[in-house]
Amino acid sequence: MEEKISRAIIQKYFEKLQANLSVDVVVVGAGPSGMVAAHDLAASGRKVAIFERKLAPGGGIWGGGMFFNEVAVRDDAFPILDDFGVGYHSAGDGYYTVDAVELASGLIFGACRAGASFFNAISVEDIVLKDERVAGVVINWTPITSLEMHVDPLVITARVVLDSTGHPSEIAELATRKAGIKIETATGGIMGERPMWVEKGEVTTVEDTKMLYPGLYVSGMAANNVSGGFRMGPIFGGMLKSGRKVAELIREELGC
Ligand code: 48H
Repeated sequence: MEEKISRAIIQKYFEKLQANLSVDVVVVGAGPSGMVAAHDLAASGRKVAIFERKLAPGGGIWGGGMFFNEVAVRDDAFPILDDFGVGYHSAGDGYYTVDAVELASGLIFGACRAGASFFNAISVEDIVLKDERVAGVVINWTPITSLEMHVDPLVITARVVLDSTGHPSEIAELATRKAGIKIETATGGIMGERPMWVEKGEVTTVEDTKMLYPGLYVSGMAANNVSGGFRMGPIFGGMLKSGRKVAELIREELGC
């Protein structure tokens, strides 16, 4: 019995990993924008692998505002919340609250059920850059990178890579730093997140969701950091809409 259980887990995991060595879309970071994008792309038949550094997908959702595990949205987020079966409650003045645990678990479950493959506890530490196109990611176990062990990584090839790594926009950052590529911003580089301005930040996050370079897209707070947008605190409609928008842009490129 003991051996059977171990064998089943090992076999299934390696099947899953092997099936995802080459995919349509790699999503880096399982926060709200990345998970909505992964859901929408997988639901439309694309092969999607989502790599998350932490053990638990969900990114900045779980903690709500300052550990109070509720987040805010406005009614423009309803269509996405409805798609995932996540509830919302009026807080007056056009604002609504969403239970952070329900939102995180709903997005995780929805993306899984749509067919996206989650790989948690794995960090993306580099990109593949070929013929002036981002063509995949370089991955390693998070404990290996955090313990600074000298262990070489493995590679996942992809038609498109989505940077949904949140505030640090890690993939865009390493692409500009290591590859010296110019990205689709006013300066050609990373402009850096600006201070809090809720209304503006919600809008520009979605506007700044785009292709940065052939093969590389950006969503959520990473889009904000890349294009110099304002932060907006624990209101999540912009993140959800950013995920939906980037999935549409990628679908247009991939023709599905
Ligand atoms: C693998 C990685 C790597 C890597 C990071 O920050 P997130 O929740 O992402 P978004 O942009 O969808 O949502 C942002 C939102 O949570 C937020 O912070 C808001 C609204 N802030 C407003 C404000 O004013 O502060 O999730 C990103 C995920 C995390 O889970 C990271 O662990 C993961 O990406 N990640 N995974 N490889 N190199 N880098």
